Amino acid sequence: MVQKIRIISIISLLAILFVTGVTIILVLLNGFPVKYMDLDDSGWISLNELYGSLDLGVRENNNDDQICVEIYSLKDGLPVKMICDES
Ligand SMILES: [Ca+2]
Repeated sequence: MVQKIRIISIISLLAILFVTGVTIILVLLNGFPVKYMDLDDSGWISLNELYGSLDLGVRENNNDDQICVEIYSLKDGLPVKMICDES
């Protein structure tokens, strides 16, 4: 019985590591900048934000004197967040 639990634990750990590794590879291949992944400005990137970045793109959106970056949904092109330089 203990042996079975140990095997299940090892398989579960390997599955978690595999899913995490695949997620990180997908996020890196997507090319979405890591510095924009913290959408709620909480100071850290949650798993939800990490997965969500797979469906996001970045484009410049300059208004007047401000240099802004617009994060948009790849699905419909609608803006998700606007980040403006405070210079
Ligand atoms: Ca966050």
